[in-house]
Amino acid sequence: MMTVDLRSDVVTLPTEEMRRAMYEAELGDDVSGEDPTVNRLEEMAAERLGKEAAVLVASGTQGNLLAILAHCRSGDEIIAGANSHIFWNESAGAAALGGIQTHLVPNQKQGAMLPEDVEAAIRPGGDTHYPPTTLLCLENTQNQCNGGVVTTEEIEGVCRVAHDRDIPVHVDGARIFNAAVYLETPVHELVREVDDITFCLSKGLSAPIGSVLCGSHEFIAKARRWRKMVGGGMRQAGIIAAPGIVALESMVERLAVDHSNARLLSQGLAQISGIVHNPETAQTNIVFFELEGGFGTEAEFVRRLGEKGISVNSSYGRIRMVTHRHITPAHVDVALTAVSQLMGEMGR
Ligand code: TLP
Repeated sequence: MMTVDLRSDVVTLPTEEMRRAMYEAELGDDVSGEDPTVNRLEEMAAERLGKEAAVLVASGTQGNLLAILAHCRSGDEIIAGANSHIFWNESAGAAALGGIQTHLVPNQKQGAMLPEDVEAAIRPGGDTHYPPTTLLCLENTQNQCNGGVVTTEEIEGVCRVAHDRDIPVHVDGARIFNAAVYLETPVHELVREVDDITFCLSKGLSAPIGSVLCGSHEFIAKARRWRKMVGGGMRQAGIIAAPGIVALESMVERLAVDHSNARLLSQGLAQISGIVHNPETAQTNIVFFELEGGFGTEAEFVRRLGEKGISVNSSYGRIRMVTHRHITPAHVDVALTAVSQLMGEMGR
């Protein structure tokens, strides 16, 4: 039986070239800034994203947390999307470790926030009832919004609103390269107006570990201190940085293949009776759908599809499939056949 793992792009394994790069990496103590491979990755990342500096972090979650801690103080408020990973999936780190409250603003279908919604969420100054708004957090691509792409114009529209009030803008760009590839825009242009951004090496880019936070020299210096404080100062971290360099050099353009496989998946799903899915929403490598009433629960669907060798995730009533480097059109066919069979069985 062919098994197909569509749970997430985080399941991607490092390539042979990455494993070789790990073995051969020149190493040093990164906490003292002496790991040449980490330094090279950080320089490459800052340059690629068009920011002054960068810091290698353990995960996307840690990158977002450090950005929030570097910008805000206890008692402050950040604005984040109602469907954001920061709000839903990061264990309330901002609240628990920073004493920071999150004010939610609606995300549009494909993730963008409306400037007027951001404007309305910013707290008026000078009133002791209100916490100061000290950061706007965007996400691109927006995982829970069908892996949707937020365009340069949409980003810049909300940046203007925030910057007019001296509020910095952070992007959770776990999959920012998917957005840039989709838009056929250089990534530094897409994030030109934002202050800082985290991107993940360990998702579609296939590196085993790590994310990079990029921003101004001053901001990155603060983030480094927070990284040390939360125990993220790693020693010979060039072992992690080396495959990250390979990821940046050779894995970005191929994300288009994941997008094309996701489109195949999406078009196939839309034709299966009992599946509720609009194929126009599948822009990058993430496909969400629901089950029509009468076809059983999502949990049952996930379990029974797993028995047919197809692994997927579900949350809050929706099922998610994610394409990545280990998924080919043949895997998509196998997955669609299995879903079709299962819907026949569940509909009875
Ligand atoms: N997302 C994971 C799960 O946590 C849901 C996934 O399988 O998609 N921002 C975004 C938009 C993400 O999707 C993720 C991971 C993160 C941040 C966190 O990255 P890590 O897992 O490196 O902490």
